[in-house]
Amino acid sequence: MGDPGPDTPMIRALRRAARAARPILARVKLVVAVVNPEDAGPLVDALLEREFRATRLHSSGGFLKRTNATVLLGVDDEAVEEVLGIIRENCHSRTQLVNPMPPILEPGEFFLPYPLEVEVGGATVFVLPVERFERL
Ligand code: 2BA
Repeated sequence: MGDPGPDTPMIRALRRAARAARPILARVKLVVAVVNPEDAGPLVDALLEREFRATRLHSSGGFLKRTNATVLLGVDDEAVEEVLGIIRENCHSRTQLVNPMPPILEPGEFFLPYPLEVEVGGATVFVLPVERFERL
């Protein structure tokens, strides 16, 4: 068999097989952080400064129904604590006022609406195992 050259169908098939068999980046976690939209910009900048890739999604909370931001990061296992530290440094808890829904009133009853204070955390963070991670 002669030299197959760099671009024959066989070489392409071998390259595809090698790619499929290649061990995927081992021990990667997906960090999902729900944060205040005001903190999301500085957080993503701080992550990028330390060379962590991140995706920012617009989201909203189920309870307050207000806009928040969800930041997704694929991170090597050993970098998770560093990422959590960056999230801690950049995300701050806040109190928000919520107007409670008025109850259904019987005749003669009355309801005095007063706003409730809700503390919204600096960040709600999930760390998930990743079965497979590839940049194709
Ligand atoms: P929200 O669902 O709009 O919740 C905002 C804040 O309201 C919460 O802050 C919490 O202080 C309060 N809260 C939420 N559900 C409540 C309930 N059933 N009763 C009383 N108070 C309640 P955080 O816990 O810091 O959550 C901030 C945001 O993070 C949430 O916005 C939501 O978007 C997300 N989140 C929190 N926990 C989550 C979870 N287990 N799964 C998915 N997303 C979550």
